[in-house]
Amino acid sequence: MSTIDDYQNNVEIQWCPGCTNFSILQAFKKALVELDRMPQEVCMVSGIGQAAKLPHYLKCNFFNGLHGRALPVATGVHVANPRLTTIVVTGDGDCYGEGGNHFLHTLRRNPDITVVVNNNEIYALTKGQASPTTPLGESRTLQPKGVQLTPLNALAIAILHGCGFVARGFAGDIEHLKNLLVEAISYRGFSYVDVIQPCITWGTHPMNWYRDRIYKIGDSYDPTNRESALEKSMEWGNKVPIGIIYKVASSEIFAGRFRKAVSTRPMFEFQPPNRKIIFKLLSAFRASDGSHKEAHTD
Ligand SMILES: Cc1ncc(C[n+]2csc(CCOP(=O)(O)OP(=O)(O)O)c2C)c(N)n1
Ligand code: SF4
Ligand SMILES: [Mg+2]
Repeated sequence: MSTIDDYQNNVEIQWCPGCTNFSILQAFKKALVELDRMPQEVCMVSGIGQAAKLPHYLKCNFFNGLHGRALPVATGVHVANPRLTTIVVTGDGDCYGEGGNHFLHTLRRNPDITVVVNNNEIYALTKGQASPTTPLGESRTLQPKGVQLTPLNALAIAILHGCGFVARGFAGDIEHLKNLLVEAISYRGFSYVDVIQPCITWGTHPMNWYRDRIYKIGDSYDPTNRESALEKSMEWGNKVPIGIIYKVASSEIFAGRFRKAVSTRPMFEFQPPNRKIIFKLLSAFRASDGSHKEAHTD
């Protein structure tokens, strides 16, 4: 049985004290423990940004890639080893801006991975410039006269493009977010959770602005109805819904489209790795900056 302690590491956390990313980190640990996943069964993938630092603070497999490129890396991880629980943690800039292209095409591919977008409506790491979700008219350092573009509605885009699990969480409600993460990670297919993550340093609205507007989607709501899901995804302003907005059975998983067994078995079971080739590649890589010795090949 996994425990919260299994996921603790000693990495010094670089977020501002009181950052709402701490709550999302907590929700992740609780969700993985509730799902009884051991750290070695989990692979977190991220790009660049404050949100993308989250996997640094969890003791599990982890790939930190380029800005905006987490989704194709995670798709590759999933194809190589579908037994891993593969989770992308990204920001609104990383996922909808620099990685917007990958977001669109991952919706079409439907790999069995989860993407969680810590959406603070700005580029926080680079000091608060506008992102694709910054409100219209909002004045920012690089947009002193106010943002001229309407914010992107990524939830609606995901519903329109066949994502079978679309949800919104709130960093101010860890228990509710943990439950969403449990559902998203358990979902077979591409699952997507946008998390309202107010930035207390560069953000636009304070926490209470969200608390006053957020409401939980009730039991009478039918998340399988695409039309009402689209309507729900467009609700923003005086009322902001959180919870599962859209959930239907997944279409075919990406890897399984090519060879059925690939969607459930790791590649090394089909083709055991050739140690000689791997060590040769490693040696070439190490030699490329001249600071490492040759690897053993036996
Ligand atoms: C290709 C590239 N472009 C720009 C940057 C600079 N950069 C680093 S983080 C970042 C914004 C990240 O914003 P977001 O994904 O919303 O994460 P946050 O810091 O808000 O959590 C930018 C523009 C970069 N590292 N690489
Ligand atoms: S700048 Fe904002 S998002 Fe980044 S660590 Fe500080 S509070 Fe968190
Ligand atoms: Mg951001």
